[in-house]
Amino acid sequence: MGQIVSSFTGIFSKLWGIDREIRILILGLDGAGKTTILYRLQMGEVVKTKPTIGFNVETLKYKNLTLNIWDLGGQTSIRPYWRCYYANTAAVIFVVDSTDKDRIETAAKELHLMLREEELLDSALLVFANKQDQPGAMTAAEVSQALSLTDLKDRSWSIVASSAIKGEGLSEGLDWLMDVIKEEQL
Ligand code: G3D
Ligand code: MG
Repeated sequence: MGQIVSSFTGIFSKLWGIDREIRILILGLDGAGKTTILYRLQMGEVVKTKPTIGFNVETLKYKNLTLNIWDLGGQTSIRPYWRCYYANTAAVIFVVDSTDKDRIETAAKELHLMLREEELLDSALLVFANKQDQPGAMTAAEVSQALSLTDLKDRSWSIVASSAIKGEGLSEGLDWLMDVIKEEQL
């Protein structure tokens, strides 16, 4: 456990050298594992906002890093308000419950809707095919296919199999993301 936490600290410390604020959106259907991943980061206090405009946003701020975390799905009417949260977003982390075959199509739809937003056109995409510790979980390749990730053009993306509960795959995914963000700073 201590090792996992320190490896996260190491990954994020690589970003602290970057001057401007780094904004990362963590998205996915409810229950995918976003909050669990966040607590794994153990970087500070997670602030849960009141759902004033119809959805919960959790925010974690650490030095120049801001993580906004929200549940997607069923919020079409308030979509115009999303813009306040995703301006200048360097990266999107999309978390999928790999055991939830019933909702993988909904997840795919929400992901592609989100990526079409103008302010997110340049942001890198990291997908966690989460809950790999569960029997019958779709593999990362199966999740990738269900999300049509190979249709994505002109975007840096990667998919990583993870178990937020066990802390597996998270640092691998974040490492990839940090490298991409750093490259884009150059
Ligand atoms: P969300 O923030 O995306 O809505 P949560 O999702 O982080 O709240 O997780 C929803 C449930 O899934 C939680 O269970 C959490 O413990 C579980 N979960 C998250 N990641 C994993 C994982 O990698 N493997 C397994 N097996 N479970 C995971 P509860 O029971 O608290 O609702
Ligand atoms: Mg949550």
